[in-house]
Amino acid sequence: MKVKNQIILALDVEEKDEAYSILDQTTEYLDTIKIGYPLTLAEGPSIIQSIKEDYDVNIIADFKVADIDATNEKIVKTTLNWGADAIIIHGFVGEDSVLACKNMAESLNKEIFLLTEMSHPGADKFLKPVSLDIAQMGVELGITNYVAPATKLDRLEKIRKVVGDDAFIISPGVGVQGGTAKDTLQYADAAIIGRSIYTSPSPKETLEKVINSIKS
Ligand code: OMP
Repeated sequence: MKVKNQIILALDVEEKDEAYSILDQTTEYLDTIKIGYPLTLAEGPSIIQSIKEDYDVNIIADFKVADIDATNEKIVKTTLNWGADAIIIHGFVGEDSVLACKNMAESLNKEIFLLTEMSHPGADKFLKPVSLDIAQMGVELGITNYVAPATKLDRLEKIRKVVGDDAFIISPGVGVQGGTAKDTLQYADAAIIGRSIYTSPSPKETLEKVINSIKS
């Protein structure tokens, strides 16, 4: 996957009109949008195809899939058939669950992102102790796309070391959660940014500032 300007917009708004207003202001600079539960549950799954067609962007469905293998397979199939190009799945559920997602995505010519460690403080208790093992499991299963935290650069760096330079890491936690795009992109291939763009008085100007900060 290649991401324009190394920025992925997390479009966690809850109304189509608002989503479209933000996309109108930002897609000049973006070609990859992450859509998760907030927008999909509020507007229904057809929002994925609508945005894809109206803005010609890649969509990563952030459903953090975390079930048994048989159920994971169904969730991944349905989500990718809605039009998403890729889907984020949890790694802590283990090899069989993750492999079911990988196999289904591959059969549809689409991609998965394996979530290793999360960006919020609460993740330190249960996920941090196992996140490098999750990343290692991903390597052993042949997974090439990962999610790792922009808020914990030491962890992001360690996860990069485990998955290797050829892996593609996208990293949430830039902006409101405290990370910066420039620092994050030392170790990640793209930064995921939500609130600091979509709640800004000018999403376009805020995004331009972030892009300039990466180049400076
Ligand atoms: P902001 O904090 O508003 O920039 O949004 C971050 C986005 O990344 C949200 O959509 C979160 O659900 C998502 N996210 C995290 O914040 N932390 C993680 O560890 C993983 C994700 C994710 O999988 O995208």
